[in-house]
Amino acid sequence: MAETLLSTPRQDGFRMPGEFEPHQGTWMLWPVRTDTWRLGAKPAQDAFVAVALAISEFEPVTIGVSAIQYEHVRSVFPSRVRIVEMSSNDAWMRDIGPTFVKNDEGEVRGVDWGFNAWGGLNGGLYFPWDQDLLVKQKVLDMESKSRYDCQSFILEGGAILVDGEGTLITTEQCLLNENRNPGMRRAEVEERLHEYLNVEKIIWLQQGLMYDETDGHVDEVAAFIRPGVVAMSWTDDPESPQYERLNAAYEVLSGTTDARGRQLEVHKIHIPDPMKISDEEARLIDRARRSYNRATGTQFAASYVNFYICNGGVVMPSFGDRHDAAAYEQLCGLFPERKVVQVNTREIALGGGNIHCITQQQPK
Ligand code: KQY
Repeated sequence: MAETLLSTPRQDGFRMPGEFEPHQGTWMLWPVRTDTWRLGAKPAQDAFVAVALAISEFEPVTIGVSAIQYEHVRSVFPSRVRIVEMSSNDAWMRDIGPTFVKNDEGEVRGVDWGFNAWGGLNGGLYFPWDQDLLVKQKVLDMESKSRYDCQSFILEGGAILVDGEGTLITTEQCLLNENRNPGMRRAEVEERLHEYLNVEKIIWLQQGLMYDETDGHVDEVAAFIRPGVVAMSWTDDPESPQYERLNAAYEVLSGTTDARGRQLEVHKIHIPDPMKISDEEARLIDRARRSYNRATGTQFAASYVNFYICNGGVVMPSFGDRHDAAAYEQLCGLFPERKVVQVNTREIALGGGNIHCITQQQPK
């Protein structure tokens, strides 16, 4: 069993590496929930397969799957993709997987945060989340990595971005939300982030994207390309409900220095046109009283910065939107040393997230 540590990564000289640093591999989960995913989750499963196969061209991929789907999923993937039996309530490995930290000697450990399905009984997305809560420990056990217990603090991986050099970006809308760590003040939240991720400077954006069901995860708004360089969601349309909040985020990011004192270089990537759940899509989603309402016409967040950086590659969303090609060209320019692969992820966006949200990197 992975050892549980009562110290903190900062005390032990561990830090969360940037996503662009070398990976041991990528963790994902298999989607099956019929109140998140339409048509028995089959179209979403196809999209998850496309994402996993794209990543597996660059680095090892492990997919956690329920016992009942194990045989099927094993048959879907080539042997280079590892399939392990692992229960979960849904398939958002970014948010329910461990946050890996690393020291200068190359030892890797994991942080086990608390999780309440994006808000618990106060606006959370489903109930229960008991199996999600065990995923971090299971992954760390499987990998024989020591575990920092920080379950007293609710944090989703999609709510933070780090540059691996002491800088973290997050949103007030999510991290200071009463439905995450009620009663905890900004200074206390910052203290946890300092201790468990070993960061020096926290950059607070006010809000995430409108229609993001997670209460404003920062991974729909921005992404570190490398230390000192950030890509962010953008719209030129003053009528867009995203316009003001993205302008405000731009002001903060472009006017801020990072932990090393660098002025951030910020690249704007235009978001797709507004997206809504169609009547046909909504009719094929099961209803559940405690779950997020995915009715006809519900708008959902979509952005190109919810991409995933892997060894030598970047896997990014497309939506069949007029902005797909420009976003691809921009990312190719921002990552000249990596191959950029685009996967149509509308089916994943319908469930409330995208490629970054369904993946979790384990550093080398
Ligand atoms: O990391 C993310 N932004 C996660 C999205 C979770 C959506 C749950 N339906």
